[in-house]
Amino acid sequence: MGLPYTVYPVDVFGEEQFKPEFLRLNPVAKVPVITDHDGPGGKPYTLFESGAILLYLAEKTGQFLPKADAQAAQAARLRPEVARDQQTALVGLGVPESSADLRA
Ligand SMILES: N[C@@H](CCC(=O)N[C@@H](CS)C(=O)NCC(=O)O)C(=O)O
Repeated sequence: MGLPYTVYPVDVFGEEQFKPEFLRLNPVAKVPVITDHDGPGGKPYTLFESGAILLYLAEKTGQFLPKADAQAAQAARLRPEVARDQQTALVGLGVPESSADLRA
């Protein structure tokens, strides 16, 4: 995609995903997670769920998403599903729905 990045390995078999510093990034305790240090408004933006990450990066770079045709409609249909997956995971953990919309 042409974006610079740094990889921080997380040993899930060593249960590093349950450490407080990781849970601050993803309360669901799963990889992958990204932090875009040049997110919306130039501010850092952290998100998880691989589908959400892929859509975010595709939109940010203008790559991989079709512009306007049946494929574009299909890609758009993915969005509510990604959002619902995040919501379901967070509600399952007891995180109030009001704070679960991490796309805001
Ligand atoms: N729906 C999530 C699934 C992420 C997921 O299951 N990640 C696994 C590794 S592939 C994980 O973090 N497992 C650690 C655990 O469940 O404690 C996504 O697509 O990002």
